Amino acid sequence: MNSDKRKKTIVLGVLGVDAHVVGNKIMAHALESEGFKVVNIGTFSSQEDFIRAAIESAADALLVASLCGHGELECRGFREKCIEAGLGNIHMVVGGNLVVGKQKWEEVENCFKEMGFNRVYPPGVSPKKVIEDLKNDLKCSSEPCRGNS
Ligand code: B12
Repeated sequence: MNSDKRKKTIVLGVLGVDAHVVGNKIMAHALESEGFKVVNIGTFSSQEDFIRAAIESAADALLVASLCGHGELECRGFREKCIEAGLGNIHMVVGGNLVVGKQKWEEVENCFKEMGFNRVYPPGVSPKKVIEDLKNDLKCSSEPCRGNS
């Protein structure tokens, strides 16, 4: 197996009818700099687009951004669709501006965790923090982020 194959693979994208692309580009660049293989499906991506890309790339995690405020609606049923597609427990992370207006963060986080997301981040989270957590969660053995096998 060549070393590239063993890099952890991340499907990254912006879910739903959402044009906000700047954070997506920054996150893709930050992940690549840390040695991840990034399949960036970009903006206006549906749950099915994420799932298709994850299957095709044998991804280790889905990084889902939602910025325009429709996150709760767009994310509903995502975990169930992953299970149906055979992706079962794939690591799922969500971040961006997930809800509209002021809501208690703990409530927002709980809502998305109940939907099956493993990590939920508030607006403006630094890519560094997301990547640190991702390395721990995917048990990356060394720099750049690679699997143990
Ligand atoms: C630029 C911008 C636009 C541009 C987007 C251009 C483009 N192609 O990118 C345009 C003008 C098109 C636009 C349109 C709209 N926008 Co706008 N937009 C912004 C603005 C000013 C900046 C966004 C940005 O680029 N930020 C810079 C990047 C670096 O930050 P970021 O995207 O937040 O990403 C960071 C993190 O979230 C994180 N991150 C990024 N991706 C991921 C992924 C994961 C998995 C994780 C964990 C973290 C993560 O890392 C990044 C670095 O910290 C914000 C306000 C703001 N100051 O944020 C509003 C804002 C996002 N927009 C908003 C709205 C409402 C809209 C519209 C619905 C307005 C309208 N009524 O038409 C439309 C939606 C159109 C659509 N279909 O998407 C709201 C969203 C409200 C909410 N969610 O509560 C905001 C917050 C403005 C506001 N205060 O009301 N917008």
